[in-house]
Amino acid sequence: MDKTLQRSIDDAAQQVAAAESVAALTGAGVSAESGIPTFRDCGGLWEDFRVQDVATPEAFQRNPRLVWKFYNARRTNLADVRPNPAHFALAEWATLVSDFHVITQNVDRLHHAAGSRHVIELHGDLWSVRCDRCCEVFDRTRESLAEMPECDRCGRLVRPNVVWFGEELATDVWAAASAAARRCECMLVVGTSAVVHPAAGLASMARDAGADVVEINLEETPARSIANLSLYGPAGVLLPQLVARVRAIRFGDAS
Ligand code: BJW
Ligand code: ZN
Repeated sequence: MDKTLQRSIDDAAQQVAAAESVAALTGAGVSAESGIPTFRDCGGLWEDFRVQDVATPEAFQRNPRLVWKFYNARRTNLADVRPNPAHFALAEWATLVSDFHVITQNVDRLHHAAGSRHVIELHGDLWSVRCDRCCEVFDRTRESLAEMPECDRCGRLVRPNVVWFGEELATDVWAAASAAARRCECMLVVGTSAVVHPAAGLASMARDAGADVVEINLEETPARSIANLSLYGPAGVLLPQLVARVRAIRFGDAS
């Protein structure tokens, strides 16, 4: 690894190692090295689909078959996907401090699969479905769904249990995320373009409450303007190194 980057990782570790309360705001870039396409990068999902055709409530009303085609394909891809070193590094960090929350925009459940326990899913998840008539969420993990899946209880067409543009985040989920952001002494902003709100606003919320903000991304994002430190490179490379340094500083070894 480039010496300057290594020094930046060391500096970041020195700055945040003492934090007992840490929150990681994650986005699609964290799962990119597991083989899941991001949204806005070259080759990302929004290159082949228009947001307004597949990720709004109006799109689902207009053409539920197309929306389900989009989500069923993503569920199928997800079936063979495993967490990568970035997910595992965040799960490991949680073992080093007393309060660690992953606040994720991702719907792939890979933080859970890596062993993270306090995961706040801002935008729902791909595995469950929701009936708007019964107001029920049904777990359909790893099941292959019909083209137009129906509610077990009332027979109505169900929808993916995700948050689309123009929809509010669940109140309890947002309350938990904003509390974690205000409480943390260090917030890692990892693999997100930081353009989708209200999720992106959590970084400023943490900063305004006094936290150190560390941005980890392949490239500069709007989070840079509020970050104390920015590390540019693959999350699956940088996060394991950062965690190893934090561990070494806190416990005097790198094991
Ligand atoms: C790597 C890497 C590697 C790659 N290592 N890095 C304030 C201002 C402006 C607009 C709004 C605002 N407040 C609300 C809005 C409207 C809207 C919004 O934000 N629009 C902006 C885009 C303009 N927000 C909403 O509508 C939200 N609801 C809401 O605000 O409710 C209140 C309300 C209701 C009614 C009226 C008005 C207000 C809801 C947002 C829901 C977003 N939903 C989606 C789909 C979820 C389901 C699904 O998966 O299909 O969530 S959209 C999509 O974007 C998905 C993601 O979670 C989200 C964020 O994307 P993310 O994770 O950042 O991915 P990318 O692709 O953008 O970036 C990847 C990054 O990784 C890049 O930076 C790469 O460089 C990096 N990377 N490989 C490290 N290996
Ligand atoms: Zn129902």
